[in-house]
Amino acid sequence: MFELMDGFLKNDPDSLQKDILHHVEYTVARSRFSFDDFEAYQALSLSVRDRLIERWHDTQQYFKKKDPKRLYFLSLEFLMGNVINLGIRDQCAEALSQLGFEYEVLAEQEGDAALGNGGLARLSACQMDSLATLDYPAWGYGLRYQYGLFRQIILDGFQHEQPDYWLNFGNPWEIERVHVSYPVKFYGTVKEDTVNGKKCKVWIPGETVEAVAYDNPIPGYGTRNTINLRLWAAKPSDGYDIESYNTGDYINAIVNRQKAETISNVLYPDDRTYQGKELRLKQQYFFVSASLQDIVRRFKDVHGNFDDFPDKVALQLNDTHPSISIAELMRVLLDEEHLSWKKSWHILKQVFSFTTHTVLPEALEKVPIDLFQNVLPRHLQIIYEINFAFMEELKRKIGQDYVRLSRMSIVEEGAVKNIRVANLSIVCSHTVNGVSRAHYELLKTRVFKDFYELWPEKFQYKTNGVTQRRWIVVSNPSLCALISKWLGTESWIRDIDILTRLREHASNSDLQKEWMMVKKINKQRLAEYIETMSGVKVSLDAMFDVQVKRIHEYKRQLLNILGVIHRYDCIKNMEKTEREKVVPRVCIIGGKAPPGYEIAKKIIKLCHAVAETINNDDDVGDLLKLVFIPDYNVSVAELVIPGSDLSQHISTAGHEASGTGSMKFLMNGCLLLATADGSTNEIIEEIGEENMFIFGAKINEIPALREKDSSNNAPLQFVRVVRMVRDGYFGFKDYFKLLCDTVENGKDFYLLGSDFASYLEAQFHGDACWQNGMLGNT
Ligand code: 26Y
Repeated sequence: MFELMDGFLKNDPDSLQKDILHHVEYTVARSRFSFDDFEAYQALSLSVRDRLIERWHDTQQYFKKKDPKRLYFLSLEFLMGNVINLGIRDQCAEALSQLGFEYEVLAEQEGDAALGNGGLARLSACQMDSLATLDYPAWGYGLRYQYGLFRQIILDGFQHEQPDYWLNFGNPWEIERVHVSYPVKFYGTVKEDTVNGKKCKVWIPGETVEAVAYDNPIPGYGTRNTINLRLWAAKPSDGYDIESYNTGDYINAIVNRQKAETISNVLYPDDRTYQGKELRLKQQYFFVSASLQDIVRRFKDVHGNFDDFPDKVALQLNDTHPSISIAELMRVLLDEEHLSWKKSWHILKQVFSFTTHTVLPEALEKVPIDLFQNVLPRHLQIIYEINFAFMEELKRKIGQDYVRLSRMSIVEEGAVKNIRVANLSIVCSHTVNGVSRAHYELLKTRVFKDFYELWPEKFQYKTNGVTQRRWIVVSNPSLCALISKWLGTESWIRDIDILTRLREHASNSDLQKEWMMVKKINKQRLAEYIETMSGVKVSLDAMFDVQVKRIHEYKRQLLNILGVIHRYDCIKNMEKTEREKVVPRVCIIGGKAPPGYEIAKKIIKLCHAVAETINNDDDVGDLLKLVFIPDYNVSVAELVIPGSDLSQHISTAGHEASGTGSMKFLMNGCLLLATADGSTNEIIEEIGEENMFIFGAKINEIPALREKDSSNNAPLQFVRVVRMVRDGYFGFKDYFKLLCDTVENGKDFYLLGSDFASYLEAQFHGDACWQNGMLGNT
């Protein structure tokens, strides 16, 4: 759609250099004859941002004229990482080198924008990149948290959390829009009123907070399309608490005003179970209300009534976190636009689609009714009304099956009444999608079985993907150059399918040598990082075996560590001649544990305790090392993934909705050791099981295994390694007791014991392939 015409600002090194110096002098306010790396980084970012703004304006103007259907992606989390990337890296590097600066060094000045937890949040970022590249008229909406995901500090092997006050040094990429701001209301009461002779409801709020927009332009690759990620920050509203002023309580009135800002202060760092917290509900409504006001305003700029709304607006719900937007849109249509219930509902049904990222029913959001009633009284009325209509419709279809009716109701009855947010999302969306085929099957047969039986046509799946622009082009420049050289084109950077043409060259020994050279460079980079972070020196001749992701019991980092202990135990018990055959390994684990997740924190400590023993055992030396990489985030991933030989995706089958890390590793020429879970099933079909190390129970075998006494399924090796931990071989005997309890005494819910033998076998297979030079170590 967009041809790559030049903007007003040029991209050649001379023009860039002039702009950088201009920003040094007039924006950063330093002398252009003396500025440091950080100031140079600021000026560089601002110069690139200027170019983004130009493209952004062109994009907005183009779409304003065309008035296409716009895609609005609503998400409470985005993990953008650092953003210093616009396809003009080389020109920037040259401009900087003439000024005596190194591009890579400046890029390191930038911290990550860590406004999310894990997979869901990084997927949002990858999707924004793809939407821009594929010329979609898309907008992302979210929250501009002042504190992003906590920084993980390791002290004596224990995780500690530190605040990530990422805005301390400013964020040169964003554009503050003080004029784009909307009031967001909370609390209060609902009254009946009459407008134009018709009865309607009026919500009289108890608190109003202002949402101010911060725009983050996102450039597409090979196009001028530059879309917007609009993040809202809370500011005190002008008309707030007049009464306190009148009664003379000036100081308190100001203090209360300031409290408004807390709404967008901090990201919730737990992605396991939803707890009905007032602040979280306020965050959700705050960002959704501001976004909808913005979207409706944009629509009304061009359209006189709401008939065309579903043809012009698509609202994508990234999990249930933004689902309160359903009740909010209904409220806007009913109470503010004064449309009838029938008409509002007709519009509403056509605009929402809902992506779920969850496998476990217990991870689904529920909001206590009392909380809802207090914070959003009008929305609760609307949800009740939607539910009433839904229940009536359902009764007509299935009759008086009250058990099923109560399962499907949006309102959960019981000691504590709750709103089931997923049920609301399904009832009101035209499409519900899972994030892999396996996930879709689970949705149909377990998680949303009742709903699937009612509306099979609503359900579908879109298997997750990741963008090669970040996970090869930015993170692995040497591999990027190699691929372009062998394909004779850079078109794969836009169209990933073109990568399959590399197959034609796969057996070419020159390509293989170059590939291994690239891997070596990346391993070297990773080894240096490991030494700086943990003081452990690792051998480049060893297999780098990596598991990096959030720490969860279902992801089974514990299985990995127990496997390492087994390997260590075997080496210790070997004769000298046998040891010569051992494939040297560097086992790398990284990831953050949710701050309140005790078992996950114990897993981190165990990793450190085992590492301490192994890494200091001269008898084992380079044959085995174990390292924990602290504070895993997008930037660390960019360094770790290209330097890996083997990566582990070993969740208990049926627990990982999709998984996206595996795709990033694959792109970087790293083999997978994995269970047949989530998207791995589709990867198996794509690349063949013979090119992977697949192990463990399959999804459909899990229920029966759980029925059996799982301690009976555990092999002797498993019992032995758990006993080593229990008996204090690695110290901290008391501390690890609870952790050992999770996998023993018939409790092993995630089935580490029953998968252990096949896990070891897959690992053994990995060693054999390495020895034969099939794993890229020739
Ligand atoms: C409600 C709150 C507690 C909550 C916050 C964050 C609940 C869930 C989440 C995040 C979930 C998440 O990251 N899910 C992951 O989404 C990825 C992208 O679809 C999947 O690849 C991955 O399997 C899934 O665990």
